[in-house]
Amino acid sequence: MSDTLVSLLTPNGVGAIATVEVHGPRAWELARTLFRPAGKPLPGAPELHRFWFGTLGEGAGDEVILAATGESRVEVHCHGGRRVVRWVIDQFLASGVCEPPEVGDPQSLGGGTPPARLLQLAPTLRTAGVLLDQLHGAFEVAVRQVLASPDLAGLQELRRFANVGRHLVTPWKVAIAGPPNVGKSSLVNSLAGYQRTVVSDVPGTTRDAVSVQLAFDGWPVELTDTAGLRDAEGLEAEGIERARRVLAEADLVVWVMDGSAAPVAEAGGSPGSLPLWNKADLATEPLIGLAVSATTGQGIPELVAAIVSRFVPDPPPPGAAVPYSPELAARVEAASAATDRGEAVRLLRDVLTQPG
Ligand SMILES: Nc1nc2c(ncn2[C@@H]2O[C@H](COP(=O)(O)OP(=O)(O)OP(=O)(O)O)[C@@H](O)[C@H]2O)c(=O)[nH]1
Ligand SMILES: [Mg+2]
Repeated sequence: MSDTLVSLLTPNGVGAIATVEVHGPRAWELARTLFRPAGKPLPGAPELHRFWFGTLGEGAGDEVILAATGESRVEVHCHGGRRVVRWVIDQFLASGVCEPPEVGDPQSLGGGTPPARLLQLAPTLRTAGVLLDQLHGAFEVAVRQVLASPDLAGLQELRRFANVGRHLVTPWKVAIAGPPNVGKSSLVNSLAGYQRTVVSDVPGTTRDAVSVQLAFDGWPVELTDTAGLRDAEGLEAEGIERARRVLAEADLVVWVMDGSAAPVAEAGGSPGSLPLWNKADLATEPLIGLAVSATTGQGIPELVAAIVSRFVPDPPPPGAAVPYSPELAARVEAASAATDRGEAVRLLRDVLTQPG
């Protein structure tokens, strides 16, 4: 396999402009061979943080912008259509460059998956930023440093952002649950900013689990509205059964209670769930704990902050090493839990994209 790789960093066939990255010792030499600048010739060595306009390939070629983003990194910004992108990548492949291995399901990424693949799937700018840091080697460098240390110093630090790493592509799952008519659907709509799910004053309105993809403070969250939990029959009972499955799979259950009925309202939920009073605008008693009104929006920013601080109490600073897939997070955690050094080293070696 060639030591220089070409990968598409942007989603395939979605944007007007695509970014193709060439990374490795031959990146600049190949750029000089394949790229014809509209102005002066390219310098002999890459000048960082500069870009050049020109065409790529023989004949008419495609008009592109070339950027030097690192000593051994070049980006080609070309038109975004699938064919153009494929053609640009083919130009590099014809010169002996390789593509990183294909991956399918983001859930089942192996240790050797380059972050460039995940970057295409990143749902928010914030997660894309974290993945870009790893693309530029933050995680790989940190793993090599740990491996180079006789007592594996830094291994605990490496697992610090494991949970964030699990959710750069796959959202955190939040279930909105509670008794009928407390305003669960209203709350989902308030958080989503539009009428995603049906609201009515008839208890038992929501029958199906309805999900919406959101970003809280730049972290991807999938919010699911569920049927109010009570003893019921028929279609409603089916919805309740579905709700229980959603709850079982959720990373966090927000247990909603009717604040207008406090303190009589029954507190419920399960250990680890986040209790929340809704209808705070109707409350006659002071509400203890988190309280919102889905109707007026009061308390909603505090609720979002509470959810974010549960999931990401310690956000990674720019440039931090993050095990950037569920698979890598699991291996780093296993390595830090390993009792003998040999086992830890074997697990860590496995996460490197390039041997050595
Ligand atoms: N005043 C006030 N009314 C609210 C608030 N939230 C919801 N409601 C009202 O409460 C009623 C029930 O709201 P829903 O959002 O449908 O309640 P739900 O919990 O989804 O109900 P089910 O799907 O039946 O379990 C509706 O009439 C809403 O307009 C609130 O914060 N303040
Ligand atoms: Mg509802």
